[in-house]
Amino acid sequence: MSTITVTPLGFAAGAQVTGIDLSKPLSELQQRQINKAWLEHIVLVFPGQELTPAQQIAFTGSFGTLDQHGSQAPTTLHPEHREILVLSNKVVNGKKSGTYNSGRNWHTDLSYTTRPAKGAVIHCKEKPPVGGDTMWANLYLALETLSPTIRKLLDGLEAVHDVTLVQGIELRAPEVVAEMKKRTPPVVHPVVRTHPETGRKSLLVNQRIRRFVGMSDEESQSLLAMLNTHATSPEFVYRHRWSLGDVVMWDNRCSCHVALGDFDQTKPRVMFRCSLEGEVESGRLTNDIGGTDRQTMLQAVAAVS
Ligand SMILES: O=C(O)CCC(=O)C(=O)O
Ligand SMILES: [Fe+2]
Repeated sequence: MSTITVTPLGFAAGAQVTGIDLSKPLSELQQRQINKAWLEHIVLVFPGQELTPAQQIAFTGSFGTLDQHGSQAPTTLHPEHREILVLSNKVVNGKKSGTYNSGRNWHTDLSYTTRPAKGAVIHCKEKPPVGGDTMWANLYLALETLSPTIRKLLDGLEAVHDVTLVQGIELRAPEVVAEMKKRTPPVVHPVVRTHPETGRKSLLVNQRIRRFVGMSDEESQSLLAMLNTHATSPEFVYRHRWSLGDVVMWDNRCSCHVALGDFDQTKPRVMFRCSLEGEVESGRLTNDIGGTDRQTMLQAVAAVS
C-alpha cells in the first residue's frame, strides 16, 4: 500500500501531505500516518482535493468527534449538514453571512467555551485572486521560549476568555451576535495547558482574553500584550496562501490562528469547515469578568491608611 508523503512548509508549523485522495475512506495506516504528521507539524495541507460535504465529514470524523456547532448561530451552518460551518463573505438575499469576517484576531477555536476544539478541517471552495491568507502560531514554541521567571508566573495562572472579544463581532447581524452571547458566557482556562496526546505544554493566550484572574486590569493588559506579541512572533508562525481545493487540518490544542482580511471584499471567499470537539472540559464558567482597576485599588489603600 502506498504511503503518504509529508513535506514541511515552515519551521514552526505546516507540512504538505501528498499521495492521498481524501474522498476515499482512510486505511488504518493512513489514519495513523496523518495523525503522527499532525502532532508533529500542527497544520497539514492536502492540496488539490475535491470533497463533497459527506466526504469532508467522514475524513474529519477519522480524528475525533465531530462538533455539531451548538455554539454557532444556525444560519451559519450548511443547510443539510450541521457539521459544516460555512465561512463565506457572500451577500445572500441582501444579507451578509454571519461568518463574513470570522477569525480576524488571533484565537484558538472555542477557547471562549469550556471545551475548546480539538482541531478543524477547512476545505477551500472559492477564493479571491490574491490574499485571504490564514496564519497559525505554534504555542508550544511560544511557551518554551519564555524565560524561567515568566514561566513561573504563568504556572497556575488562569485567564478569562470572552466571546465578545471576537474581532468585529459588533459588525455582524445583531441576532447572530445575541445568539453567540447567550450561548457562551465568559469562561476561565489555565494559561499553560498540556496536550492530551503529545504530553507537551503550550501557552493558551490569544486576543480573546479579557483578563487574568487575580490581576488588576492594567496588569492583565500589559502581561497579555507581551504574551500575545511573543506568541505570534514570525518565528512561530506558518502563513498559508490558499489554493482552490486545499484541505487544511490544524491541531487547535497547541496553536492559535488568524484569518487575514487582506483581500478585495467584493470577491468571494468560501470555506467549508468541520470541527472536532475537544476531548476534555478544561474551562469553567465565570460570572466575574470585571477586574479591579488601579483607581479602585488606590482608593482601597487610601481607605485603610
Ligand atoms: O477563514 C479562515 O481562514 C479561518 C477562519 C477561522 O478562524 C476558523 O474557521 O476557525
Ligand atoms: Fe478559528
